[in-house]
Amino acid sequence: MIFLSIFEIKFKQIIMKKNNNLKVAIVMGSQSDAKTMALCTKVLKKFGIKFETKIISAHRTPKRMYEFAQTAEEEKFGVIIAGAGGSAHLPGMISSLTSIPVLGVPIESKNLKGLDSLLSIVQMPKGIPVGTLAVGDNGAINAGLLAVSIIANTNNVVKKRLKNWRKLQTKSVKKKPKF
Ligand code: AIR
Repeated sequence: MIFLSIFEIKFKQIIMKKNNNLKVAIVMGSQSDAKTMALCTKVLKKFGIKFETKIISAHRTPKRMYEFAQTAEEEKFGVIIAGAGGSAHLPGMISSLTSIPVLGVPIESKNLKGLDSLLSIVQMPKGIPVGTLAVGDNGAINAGLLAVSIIANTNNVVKKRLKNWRKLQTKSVKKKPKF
């Protein structure tokens, strides 16, 4: 029994160590999405998580998308954040090619203010999920934070940083409004 629990602890430690270096991929459909997606990079930098950024368009560069998704696991990505606007099929297409969790950020489009992006990312038919965040800047920041939470599951240092950051956020909310 004792042997088993020591064995279990060791096994958990090995898994944790193996996953300690998981990176986040931040991909976007166009250079024009970079201003929004930069907010994800800011969050990940704050928590000391490694990331890579790439422009990948599902219909303009389909081969690039396919190659990226097929090799994402070997490349040690633990989360993929995909931002796209308009007919935003990038997050769903990537999710169809890998079992790594995909977080979708609907980019605010000019014509429909991102409603097109939101609906095309959030309305995935069952079977291939995309964790969809809010439209625009809030979505990009929360995608970063959600990626931090996922990485924190297998990285205690990141978990501590996240808990601490949340405490500080709570502390920063004043009890009384100023008029
Ligand atoms: N897009 C690019 N390839 C597929 C999609 N959905 C999106 C980009 C960007 C929008 O089209 O994510 O938000 C407009 O791109 P561009 O390059 O015309 O500025």
